Formats: sequence, structure tokens, C-alpha cells
Amino acid sequence: MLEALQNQKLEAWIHEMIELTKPAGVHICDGSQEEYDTLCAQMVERGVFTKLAQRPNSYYAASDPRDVARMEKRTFICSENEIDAGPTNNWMPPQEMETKLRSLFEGCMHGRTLYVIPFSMGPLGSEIAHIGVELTDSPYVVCNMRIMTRMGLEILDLLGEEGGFIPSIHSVGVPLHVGDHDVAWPCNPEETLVVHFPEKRSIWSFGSGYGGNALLGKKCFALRIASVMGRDEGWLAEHMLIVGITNPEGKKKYFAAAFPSACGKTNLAMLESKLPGWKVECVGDDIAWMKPRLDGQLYAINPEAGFFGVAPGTSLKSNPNALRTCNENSIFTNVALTENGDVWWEGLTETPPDNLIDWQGNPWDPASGKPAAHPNSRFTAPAHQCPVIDPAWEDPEGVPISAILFGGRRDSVIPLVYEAFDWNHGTFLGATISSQTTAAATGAVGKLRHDPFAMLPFCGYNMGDYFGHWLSMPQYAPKLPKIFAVNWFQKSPEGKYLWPGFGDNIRVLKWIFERCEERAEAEESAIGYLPKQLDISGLSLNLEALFQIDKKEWLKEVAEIRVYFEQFGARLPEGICRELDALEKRLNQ
Ligand code: O2Y
Ligand code: MN
Repeated sequence: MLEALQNQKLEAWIHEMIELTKPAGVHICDGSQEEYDTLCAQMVERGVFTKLAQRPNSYYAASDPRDVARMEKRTFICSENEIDAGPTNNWMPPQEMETKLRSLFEGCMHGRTLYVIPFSMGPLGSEIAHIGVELTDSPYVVCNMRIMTRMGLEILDLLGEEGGFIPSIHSVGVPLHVGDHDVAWPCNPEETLVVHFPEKRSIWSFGSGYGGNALLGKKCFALRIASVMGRDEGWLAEHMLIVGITNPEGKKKYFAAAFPSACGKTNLAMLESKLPGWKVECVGDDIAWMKPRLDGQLYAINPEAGFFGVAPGTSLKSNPNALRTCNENSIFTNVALTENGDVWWEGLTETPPDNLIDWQGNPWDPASGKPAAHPNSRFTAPAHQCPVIDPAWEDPEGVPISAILFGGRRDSVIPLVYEAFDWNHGTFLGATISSQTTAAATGAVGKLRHDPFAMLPFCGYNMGDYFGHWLSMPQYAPKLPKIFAVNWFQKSPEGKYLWPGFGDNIRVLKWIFERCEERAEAEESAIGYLPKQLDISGLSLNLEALFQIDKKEWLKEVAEIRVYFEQFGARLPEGICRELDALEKRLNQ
């Protein structure tokens, strides 16, 4: 069957991996609906999937409770030199890691099928897109990859005899020998490793079947490996949503925005405008690849084809469009099950339905104090089902980006919105994103975590060099977007949110839109340009508090950033140091 592959490099690599992992069989995925349905039916039979009575062609899966999220401590960037991984990544010498991986992968697919998944990140044939091939022994991964990427035989045709691809191999790490009993969610948490070789541009993932650890097109390829490709080739692979905004006159602009986890990224990507005449449409909710074109602008694609959205908190109030997106053809992982064959999670409705089965398969006791759905439970849903998907979301040319937004969850200090003075200052705003943690992310509430460009867990090389790459972008794209910082999460001393958020965030997007057209007015402050007016028609709120700049607090922020930056040593670009010094000087004036 492998002889049918036209690409010799691909064929040789698959042969090598078969020899190493020793699967019972090999299946080249054609990406068809029939193949998907067959795999789902097999998983229902084996108790991996439960078919949902209330949602057409949709399934529920429960993971092993030890395998519920990305494992940052077990994620490695194995560059040739440790300094090139930088202080924010785990590193091991690549030869040592490869030896370790080869020993882990030796015979690891015994008794299982090895699936070959050819996939494209981005619309087929787009100059911004890239091809990958994932080998996996998990049919759950195959089905999720079919939703999250463009997958199938047409990718092999596109690859042809000579085309390049990112090789990525994944195993749940549980071989099956005669007499072994398989479990619904095989995994090997003690041995889990998610490893990237940036120079070879390859990915090896062992021991986890969950999300970002196993769907290798997403965080591993589209961010960690692609960020290295972007550095080497003059483009940007970013942890950003992309939205199209249309004003009441019918004029449209596209924005990209980076937020750390638990800041409502998917909600903003699918926002329902509270301002009459203003419309938001979604190109992507998590990742943006942005390349310069001849007109000097950055054009972005969403490399993904689906959403792997966090379920808890998704509701008719926070994100009605996400709910509509996963009405059918979707996979739900680690949510709760209702007695009539539907899914439920905290926040979906004000009161939970009776007789829920929790994410671990047990009857849920509301008095237990434990959530029914895991805080990191997910829906996997096709992007084309989103009612506000942008008409250009699959345009191979990409969409021109007019503004880039950086945000975090900060209950004070950072105002609702401000604009960077220029590209270098904007790069500094990205480099200094920090966010207060929520329990869902870390178990600790309110701790400030630096997350430069929201890329801390996803940058495939030294973060100091990454800042430098951003600073170098004007040489590739002279007409770069304007940059803004936003913070929806300021609180009053009594702990109440000062800003309504959700659909009202359109008011901030409106100001940004009009700044891009040089229509909205701004006043210069020590930290950047602040709005002179904001459309808060129909709202009653404290604008002064939302835009207050407390210089004493900001100087503390500067001192804290200085300490954070020390870890980058000589790799911290001069341009970033200059921005920090200039901010301090302006605050002291
Ligand atoms: O825990 C996981 O494996 C998923 S993490 C994730 C999924 C979708 C979008 N973003 C993220 C993230 O951690 O940024
Ligand atoms: Mn993300």
C-alpha cells in the first residue's frame, strides 16, 4: 500500500517509523466521511466514543483522568544549542533526546493500527499554507485531526514527488500484546514527552492522547515549528485569533489578537456586536500565520479548519456562535453527559440538569463541590459550521491585517485600550503581556504570569530572538498593522468588573477600526495613545476608572518587567531595552 506514495522521502520515513513502532497494521487516511464514520463506529463499539442522541453525528469521549491537558513540563524544544531554545523552554541535547525517543517508540504500536494522516495547515495550495504528515496509533486523534485540519489523499497529490512536509509521529505509548485488555483511553503519563526538533523540523509525541499533546498540527506544528520557519523565512506564526470587522458603511478590516489562556479568545473571535450596524466575522480563534505580500502588508490565514474550544463558560451569553457551531458533527471530550444523550458543562445553563454523568463517567453529585465537566473539557467542531465564519476564511491569499491587539487578564493598572506609538513600541507591548491566572489554567487564582505574545508555551526558539524577529518585521513588510493593548478585566475596589465585556467589546474594536482610518481621536500619554472618546452609548459606567494611569503602579510594573527580562541576557534585543527605558522616562516626567 505504501508503494502508492509518490513522495520518496515520505515513503522512507513511514517505513522507518513502521520498523520502529511495529504496528499490527497501517492505514493511510483518505479523509473521507465514510472513513470518519467507520472509525467513529469502531470507537463506539470499543467504548471510546458515546454517540450523542441530541446532536447529529456527534460523539462524547472521556479521557483518562491523568491525561486532561497540555503538559508544559514534558514539552521540549531540542535545538542543537541550548541557548537557541532559550530560558522559557525545556531543552535536552537532541542526540540524547532522540535516543530516548527511539527507545520509547520501539515496538510502542504493537497490536495497534498506525494511521497515516496527510494534512494541510491552511487552505490547499495557499502560499501561506504548509503540509504535515502525522503518524498516530490513536483513532481519536485521526477523527479530531479530520475536523481540525484539511486532511486526506489530495494532500499527497499536492505533495507530489518532491514536496516538503513536517513529519510528526504520535503514540499513546501503550502497546498491546496477546491477552492484553485495551482500555478506552490508553495513555502513558509517566513517560509522556512532546518533543520538537527545530533544525530538523520534526515532532515526536509519546504517551498522551489529549489535545495539544496529540493533535500535532496545532500547537506543535502551527506554533512551535512554524515560529521557527517564520523566523527563518520572514513571516509570523502567532497564537492569535483573526476577525473581520464591518462598519455600518460596509467597510471591512481584519484584526489579529493575542491573549493568554482564559481571556476569552474564542468569545472575541465570534463576538455578537452590541452596536447596531457593526458586524464581527470569524476567520480563526487560535492561530494566525501572517506573511508579507508585495503590497507591503501582512496577510493572514487561519491554518486550522476547526475549533478545539474550551467548553466550560461557553454559553448563550458568552458565545452563542460557538454553541451553534458544535450543534452537529462535533466531538466533546471530558464534558458531562445528560440523561437524554446530550452534553453539559459548567456555565452552559444557570442550573445543571438532573442526573448528570460527570466527565469521569460517574453519577454527578451537585453537592460534591466538584465540577461535572473537567475545567479543560473541549468541543472539536468544524469551522465552516460557525454561523459567523468570515466569507474569506479559506481565501488562499489570506486577509490583510490592519491591527494587532495584545491583551491579558489584569484587574488593575492596564487600561481598557491604548495604542502603541509605533511598531517597536507595539512589539514591546506584546513582549510584556502578563495575565492573572484563573483556577482552570493553573489551580492558583490571581497570580500574575508573564506570557509574552501569549506564546510562552508555544515559541519554538529563544524568546529573546523571537522579540528580535518581531522588531525586524519592517524590513519584510513596510506597511505593518497598528498595534493596541486591551484589558477587558479591570475591577473596582469592591471586586466588580468595570467593563461589561463580551458583545460590548465591539465598542473598543470600533475605536481601533476608526484609528486605523485616522478618524478617531487619541491623546498621548506616558504609556501610549488613549481614546479621546469611546462609544459607550446606552451604557452607564466609570470611563475615568477604565482609563486611569497610576504612574506609581506603572513604575512598579516597569521594575518587575526589568527583572523578568533579565533571564534573556544578551538575547534581549536592544530595541526592547530602549522601549522599557523610554517608558520609565515618560512615567517619571
Ligand atoms: O489542553 C489542551 O491540550 C488544549 S490547549 C488549547 C486548545 C485550543 C486552543 N488553545 C489552547 C491553548 O492552550 O492555548
Ligand atoms: Mn490557544
